[in-house]
Amino acid sequence: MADYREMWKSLGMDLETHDVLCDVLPVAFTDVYLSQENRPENMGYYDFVVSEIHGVRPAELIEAQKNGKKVFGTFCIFVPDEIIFGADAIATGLCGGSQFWVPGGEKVLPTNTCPLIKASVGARLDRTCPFFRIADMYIGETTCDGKKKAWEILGEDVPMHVMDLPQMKRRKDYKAWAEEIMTLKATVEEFTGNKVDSESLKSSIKLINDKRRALARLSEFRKNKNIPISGKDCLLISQIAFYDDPTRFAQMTNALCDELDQRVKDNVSVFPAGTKRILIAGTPLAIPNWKLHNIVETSGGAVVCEEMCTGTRYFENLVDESKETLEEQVDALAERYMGINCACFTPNNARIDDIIRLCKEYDVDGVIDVNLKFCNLYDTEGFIVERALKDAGIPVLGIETDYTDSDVQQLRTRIGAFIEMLGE
Ligand code: BJ8
Repeated sequence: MADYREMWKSLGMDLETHDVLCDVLPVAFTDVYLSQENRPENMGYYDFVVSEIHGVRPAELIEAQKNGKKVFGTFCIFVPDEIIFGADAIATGLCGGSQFWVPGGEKVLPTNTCPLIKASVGARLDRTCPFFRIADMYIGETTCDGKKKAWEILGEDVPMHVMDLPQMKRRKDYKAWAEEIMTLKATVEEFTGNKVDSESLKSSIKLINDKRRALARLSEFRKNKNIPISGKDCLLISQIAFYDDPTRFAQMTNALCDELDQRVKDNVSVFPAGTKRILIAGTPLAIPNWKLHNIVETSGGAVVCEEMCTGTRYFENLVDESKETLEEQVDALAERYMGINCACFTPNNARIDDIIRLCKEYDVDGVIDVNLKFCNLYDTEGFIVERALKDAGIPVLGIETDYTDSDVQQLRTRIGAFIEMLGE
């Protein structure tokens, strides 16, 4: 990575502790990613983004701030980026996916909080992530109890706006979410000094839809018998989608897809024939959490789909681009976002239907239902998910894990045995 120490210093970061993170990340990335064979050439862009993860994009954000733009940090795919970009501001995902930040979160949160929340709070309070320092305002949501309380703690350190997400999907809940989007709009307008009008919203709806279209196009390639790209690479792309510039991200992902088109014509696969096709369902895998994909893909499996927020829940379903008035556009946003099937809803049967549909679409041999430790929502819903899959005759393995490496060997054994069983 180039030298960004001055920039990090100006952000008030703890350079000494941050150096430790800078030392370990490239090693992990080389082990997991650069060791793969026959990767598409266009993965070079994403490799570069990771190699400069705390440098290039943060520098761009700071430059944008110097030019008067505001940066909003988000933690959940329910927050409509369209409103933020529509106010000529920038949204960037902030979910923490590294064990490195967890102890910092544990200084203020109960140990039995999910690692995603602990890492996110630790990254801010320990001052070891530039993105968390750069964001002018955080946008939280009321999806789970752990997050709700974490926002109160983070809100003492940084301006925070919390969106109240309904927990059911009745008509009145769609209406309530549309009102919440309107409230977000008012907050963003006041903070940025810029108006969101039907014209700016129309173009930001297209901007974010284009990103979804690129990710959906990429995902289509994974349905092929010959799989031209690994699940690990697709996970990385999906993680980068949360904070990269959306226009550039869509361009680079479409360029990769053009290369994959050719690979499909040439029958290129990155996996040997007969590799078992795995769908991973459950809690999100924030960057740099690559543990599960790495275990699956070094144990005779190929991850062909993620039914998660770093997967299909992020890019499936577009916002209707045909609406002309602001009210209609906000209703279209509410409609699309309320279609996300997160375990925070009750009931959440549509998620079960999604998983079974995806298993068919991606010709899946087996499902791994993953739960981040202490996520009560997905853990409880796992009972219904796993029962439905068994009823549908689809083999399923339920696992619970965190960000540490302490369970890697045990997971290898269980996942290896599961994949082997799929061949019988
Ligand atoms: S839409 S999955 S991004 S809430 S894993 S913090 S739920 S205790 S991340 Fe999520 Fe939005 Fe839903 Fe997706 Fe809480 Fe569970 Fe932790 Fe979670």
